[in-house]
Parts: sequence; C-alpha cells; structure tokens
Amino acid sequence: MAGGFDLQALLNGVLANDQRALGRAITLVENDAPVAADILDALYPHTGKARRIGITGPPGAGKSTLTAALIRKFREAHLSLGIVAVDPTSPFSGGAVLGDRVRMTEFSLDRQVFVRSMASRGHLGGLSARAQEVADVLDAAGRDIVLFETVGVGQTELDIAGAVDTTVVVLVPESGDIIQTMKAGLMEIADIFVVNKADRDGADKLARELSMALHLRIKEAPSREIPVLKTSAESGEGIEALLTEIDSHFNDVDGSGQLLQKRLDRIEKRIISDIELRLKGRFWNDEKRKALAERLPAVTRKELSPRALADFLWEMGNDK
Ligand SMILES: Nc1nc2c(ncn2[C@@H]2O[C@H](COP(=O)(O)OP(=O)(O)O)[C@@H](O)[C@H]2O)c(=O)[nH]1
Ligand SMILES: [Mg+2]
Repeated sequence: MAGGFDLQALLNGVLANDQRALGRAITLVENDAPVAADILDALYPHTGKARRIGITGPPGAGKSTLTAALIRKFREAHLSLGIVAVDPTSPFSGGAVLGDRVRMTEFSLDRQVFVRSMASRGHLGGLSARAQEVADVLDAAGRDIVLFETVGVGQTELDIAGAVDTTVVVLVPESGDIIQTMKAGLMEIADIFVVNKADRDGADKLARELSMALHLRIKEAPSREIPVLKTSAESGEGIEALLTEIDSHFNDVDGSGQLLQKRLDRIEKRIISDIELRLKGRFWNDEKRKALAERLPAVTRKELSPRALADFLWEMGNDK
C-alpha cells in the first residue's frame, strides 16, 4: 500500500497490545480512513472480552478525576485499560478535554493504560459509532477494561452510554435539581448513580432526592436496584465502594444472561445507525442543500408547506 503501509504488521502490533500500534490503528479508525474498515473487520473476531464501563455526567462533575481514581484501582488489580474520553460539545480534539489529558499524564508511562480523547469535529453524528469502534480496537488488543468518559448533555452521550455494560452517572450538588436529571434522560441510562464532591454542601440532599426518585421509578419497572453512592474523587473517598458496585452490577447482568442481550442490542443499534448515517450521506448533496435554502423563504411566506418542500427534495432523487 501507499507509503509502505503494512496492514498486517499494524494488526499484529494491535493484537500484541503494542501501545504504538494501538495509537496508530485508533487514529486511522477515528479519522475513518479508507483502511479503517479493513482494520475493524480483521480485529472484530478478537473483541468481546473487555468490560465496557461508561462514566457520564455534566461538565465539571469530576468525571476525569473519578476516572483517574478508578484507573488506579484497576491497575492495583493488575487489569489493563483503554480510556476513551468523548466530548461532543467540543469541536476541537484536546480542547475541552485538555484538562483530562493533564490529569491523565499520571499514567503516561504505564503501557497498560491507553488514553484517547475524541471531539465532535469531523464526526458529523458518527461520534458515537467512532467511539465504539475505537473501543473495539482496545478490546481486540486485550485491554481488560474500556472506560468511556462522556459529557452528559445530549443524544450522543446517551448513545454512548447505551453502548457499555455498566453506566455510571456522575452528578454534583451544583448540577441542578433532579428534574433536570430526569429531563436529560440520565435516570433511564444509569446503572449506578454517583454524587461526587460529597465534601461539599448539598451532597446528602441530592443523594436522598435521587434515591427517592429512583424508588418511585422502580415501582413502575421492577429491575435491579440502582445504587446512589457518594464520592470525593479528589480525596479518593468512596471510590472503593464504587468499584464494588461496578463489579457487582457486571456480575449480576453477566450471571442473569442480561449481558448477552445488552451486547446483542447494542450491536443491532450500531448496524441500524450505520445504515441511517449512510442513507443521510447518500441523500444530501450540494444540489439539495441549495434547493432547500432557496425554497425556505417560500415556506416562511406560506406559499409552500414544509411537507411539500420535503416532497420536492425527495423527488429530486438519490443519485448524486
Ligand atoms: N471539592 C471537590 N472537587 C472535586 C472533586 N472531584 C473533582 N473535583 C474538581 O472538580 C473540577 C472538575 O473535575 P474534572 O474531573 O475535570 O470534571 P469533568 O469535567 O467531569 O471531567 C476539578 O477542578 C477537580 O479538581 C471532589 O470530590 N471534590
Ligand atoms: Mg473530563
């Protein structure tokens, strides 16, 4: 291949858990390079062993601090890790996630900890898909744990949160009331709630309110009880208890057969969203965008209904 690119050597490197090969393969996958599909197809049979854990919550909740504390614990247990930090709100790789990088330098010499930050630039709705593919590469390399850190503000992080075995939602006393949490869809995705910055006022109150809201919900849909934990990620307080809950959740879903179903569901979702992205990509072209822009004023003037304009664009056909 061009530039003397040796795909097999790269794949061998990844499968040997080589940090440099991993970095290279992940960059190609993240950028959706032409060779990305070959890399992912070849690695896919080697995936499925890693436990995937999502840490999500509002900006500044202490997700990165908590992630770092968890990494230390997992490393004490001699487990290897891949960390995918996703910030859909940032158009720049390393922009808003720069703080995470600084925090993660602690692990820069540890070859069993691989950290990659991803931003929304260039991903156009495919951020969730790319993040999961990056996780596949880490999984194939034999990383025991893949940790996703995502900013919990919109659909992308809900998608990513749905793509893990265990979802931890991190809130802080400052992150507003639980009504907001409910509205953001975080109640639905949490397997474990963490009230971080428990060293601050309001943590007990928030934890109590969350527990109450969860109890009301459990009555409607009986499932595994969702624990609410308090942590101080900075001092490390409560991290051991969090790890115990993460393990316990994983063992429960694994033991009850739910894990298989969860993983099957997320594979199905990935395929469906892949197709939807391709359809969108095939439909929209410059000509249609132009036609849309040109006719919008007519819709504003009520000369054309939105539906009629959609029909018009649809009739323009799918051939680029
Ligand atoms: N008081 C207090 N501050 C914390 C705690 N955990 C994190 N922080 C601080 O909160 C800020 C945001 O933390 P960070 O981990 O970057 O949050 P993220 O945006 O959710 O990843 C940093 O200044 C942390 O030092 C905690 O338990 N207590
Ligand atoms: Mg962070």
